[in-house]
Amino acid sequence: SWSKLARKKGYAFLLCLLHTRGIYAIRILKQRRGLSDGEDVDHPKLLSRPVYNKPPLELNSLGEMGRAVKLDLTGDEKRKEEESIKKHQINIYVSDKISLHRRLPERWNPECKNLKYDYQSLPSTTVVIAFYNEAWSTLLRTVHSVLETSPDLLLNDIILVDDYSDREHLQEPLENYIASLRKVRLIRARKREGLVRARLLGASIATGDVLTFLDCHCECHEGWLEPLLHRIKEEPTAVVCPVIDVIDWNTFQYLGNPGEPQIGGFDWRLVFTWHQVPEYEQKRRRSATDVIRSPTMAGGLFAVGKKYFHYLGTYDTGMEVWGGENLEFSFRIWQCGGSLEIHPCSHVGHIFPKKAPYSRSKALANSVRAAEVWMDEYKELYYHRNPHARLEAYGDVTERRKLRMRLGCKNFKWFLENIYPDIHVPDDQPGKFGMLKNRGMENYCFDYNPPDENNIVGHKIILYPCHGMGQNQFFEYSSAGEIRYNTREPAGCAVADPVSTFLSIHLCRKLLEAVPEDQRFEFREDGTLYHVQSQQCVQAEQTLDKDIPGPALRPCTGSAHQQWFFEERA
Ligand code: UD2
Ligand code: MN
Repeated sequence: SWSKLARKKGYAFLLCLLHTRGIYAIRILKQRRGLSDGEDVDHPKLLSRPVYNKPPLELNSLGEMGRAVKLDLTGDEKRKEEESIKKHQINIYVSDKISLHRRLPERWNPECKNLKYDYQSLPSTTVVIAFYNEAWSTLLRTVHSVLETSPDLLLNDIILVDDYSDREHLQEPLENYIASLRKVRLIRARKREGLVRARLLGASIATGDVLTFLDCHCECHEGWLEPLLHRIKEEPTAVVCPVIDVIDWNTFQYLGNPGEPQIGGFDWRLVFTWHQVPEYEQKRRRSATDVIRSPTMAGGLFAVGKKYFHYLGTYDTGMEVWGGENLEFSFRIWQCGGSLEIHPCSHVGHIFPKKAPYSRSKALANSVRAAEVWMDEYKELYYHRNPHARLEAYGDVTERRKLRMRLGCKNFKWFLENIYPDIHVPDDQPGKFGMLKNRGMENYCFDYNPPDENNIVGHKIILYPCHGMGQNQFFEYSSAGEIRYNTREPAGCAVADPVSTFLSIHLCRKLLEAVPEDQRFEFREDGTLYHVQSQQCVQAEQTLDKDIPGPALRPCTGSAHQQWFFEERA
């Protein structure tokens, strides 16, 4: 009939219209992305197209492909290089000679290449980069690197937050430079805010669904962003970190490695530490490209859903300058129901400077805030190892405690038992920790100063004038009979060598293992430290090594030099 035909024709017309419209829309999209007509709009290559393409590769230029730069400098040039290192604690002389657009070598697990993403359904992100007095080339290499590795479709914008820098190049010259860049915005703090409030300033104007924080001296590896956004889409309560690859501060070599990354922990000084992925976590994961749960994060690089970040109470705005916020946030994520993860397919390089380029004296107060809000009775373990932290004015934390109540967060014991079961929780029995002092050699304490923070074992314990600051003079006699030097993680244990008679530090046994015979001491009523294996006593000796006094094994006599006691504070 007529009406049927008309309806059919109408549909056909409509379909036709939609079709041409669609083709038109696709053509515009393609034009915008610089694709020719033959290419498919849904093709992942198009969808993953970065905001900017890298300029053509010049393989011979310095530092290209993440290669180390080694210059043979003399005279004036050498002097300039040294000055740049002194000023930035990074070899900016070298950095200035490397392209802001350099490519990096492929350093991810090859299996990551097989992951496919449904680009249109991934959340968008804003990258927030706070900076304080950063050098020109390291800052701008970060910016270009983000623009050249992030899909245009997913990156809403980059927000640079100037935390009240006073260097000239970060004023007008920076504004002029970024004016020509798409998607890059700059805001400035009106006073020095510190990285916590600076990042929050940036977050407050972010338009993306996800906030991605980076330090201002990073370089992103190909494909770094997608895994982070994909994971957050899949699990909105996940906070996801990339693998942090090292960029050498001197040669700018990119030292990434496609193997199993390390996860974050902490020691009882509340210092962040790196660890191997534990076996139970290996078992939990379904594949090499699965996320890795981590008790803590390093702090600088992570992605978090914007809504979830606000739900969790963003950051503790009472924290100044640098330090502590990473552990505070880590504890909070886990205790309040989220998860903290590292995605093995997301790699970002970071320059760890030679040493801190600016004062970080606020770190102590920040750590105390974290301990006071999240650690319950376990904060005592921290205070024992940092007696001066107890005296630190850390401000008011009532709001943060209220937040913890409001969110119904779990306690620290739960966190330790469930998220960080491999950390050793010291006994710290009354009278069995602190400075280990001798009765015969007044005011000398057990002291251990490992030359390498990352590898504490193998050196002699000495006796040194007591300073009451905890740290290197903090020892603990455990209920298992060890003399533990456990401010660090993994902890060290005193071991007596019956032949040399010296006391040195070895790694303590792993959790649940038995105490090795050479590490077992009896701390007796009369104050003697009896080494069971050799049947000798620890004695304070005037010269153990080159005029340095130290503890040594000697036949037991009960003399004052063989009597020891713990004192918590000087
Ligand atoms: C690590 C983290 C860092 C932060 C810190 C603990 C990584 C790679 N880095 O130290 O992000 O969590 O531990 O607090 O995980 N900044 C400001 N204002 C300041 C101080 C710093 O904006 O007052 C900026 C700074 O320019 C940089 C970022 O904050 O972009 C982090 O500072 P950093 O690079 O000195 O910290 P880092 O990497 O030693
Ligand atoms: Mn940094």
